[in-house]
Amino acid sequence: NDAEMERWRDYGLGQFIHWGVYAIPGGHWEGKSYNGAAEWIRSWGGNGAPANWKETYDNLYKQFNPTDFDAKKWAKQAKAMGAKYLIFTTKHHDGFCLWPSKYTEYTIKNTPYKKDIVKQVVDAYNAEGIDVYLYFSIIDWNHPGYRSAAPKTEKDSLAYEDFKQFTKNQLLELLERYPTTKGFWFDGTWDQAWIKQAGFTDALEKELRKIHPGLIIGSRFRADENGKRHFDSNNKLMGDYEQGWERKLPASYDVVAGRDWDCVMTIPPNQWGYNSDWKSSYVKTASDLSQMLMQAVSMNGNLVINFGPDGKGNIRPEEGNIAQQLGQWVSQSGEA
Ligand code: FUL
Repeated sequence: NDAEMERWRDYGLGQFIHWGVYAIPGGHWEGKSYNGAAEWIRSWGGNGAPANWKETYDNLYKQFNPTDFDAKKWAKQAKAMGAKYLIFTTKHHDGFCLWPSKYTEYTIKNTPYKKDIVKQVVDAYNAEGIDVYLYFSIIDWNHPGYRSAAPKTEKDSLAYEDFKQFTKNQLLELLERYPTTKGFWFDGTWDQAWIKQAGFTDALEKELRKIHPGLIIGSRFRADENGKRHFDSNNKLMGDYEQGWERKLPASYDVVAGRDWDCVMTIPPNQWGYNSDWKSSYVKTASDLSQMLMQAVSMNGNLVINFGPDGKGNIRPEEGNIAQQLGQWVSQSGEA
């Protein structure tokens, strides 16, 4: 959809938010820090993790009660930073849903907090004039039908079919519940053979666009057998824009010339979800990020900066300061 893409091209700066039950451990089990991204903590075995750590993780939602969460506060901060769009994690790899999905019990509805977080976020950001895109992980460690290898038995393939249907139901549900959604940022497509097969994604894409013709879908929706390349054999982009730039800007303009792309960027080196460790010596500064924004915009792309709120719903003060400083820079430079 051309009008929607025109709008997308003008964004410049975006905000990414990774939030889920992984914000509770914040990269730590029993006080011990783990290398790797905090939002992946469920998949880290060994290394002195508590014996039943997966089970412990899968029960964390029973404690999820972000009493400090204030969507309007986040949205105001994003607006002041100069963000024109938000990408929000509705469901990360662990499968926990921040909206009360009727297709699983593993949702916000069954936490002590209960209230729909996606709705509050969408409404608050839209009220500030910020477009909202939904991050959705195809990987779902909570769903019994999800397998990391191709189905081997008939029973497996039934579970697979069930999981495909579940994925489709959830996506249609999101669009129905949040009709102002501008698009999807898909993740996890690199993990499964079936998602790489055009059949499933093509059909799904058609259904999503039936509900919402202007929907913008990133190139990760379909990946090749390596799960990496986002172009088909004719070098045609498989999506409305190139979603492959993660934590790294394109090396030069040549690589992205004539293409729509955005780059998602963490502030600490490799942390998307909240990690209670924060060493100022290794995190990017507002000045680093403003340089990156300038580079991205000069190469006709958008830069999306990630924030990882804590388990109570607070954006950490260090990230708040960065947002504020960046906002000053953006308003002075007219970059927004
Ligand atoms: C990756 C994920 O595995 C990370 O946890 C994060 O969400 C990043 C944006 O995409 O594929």
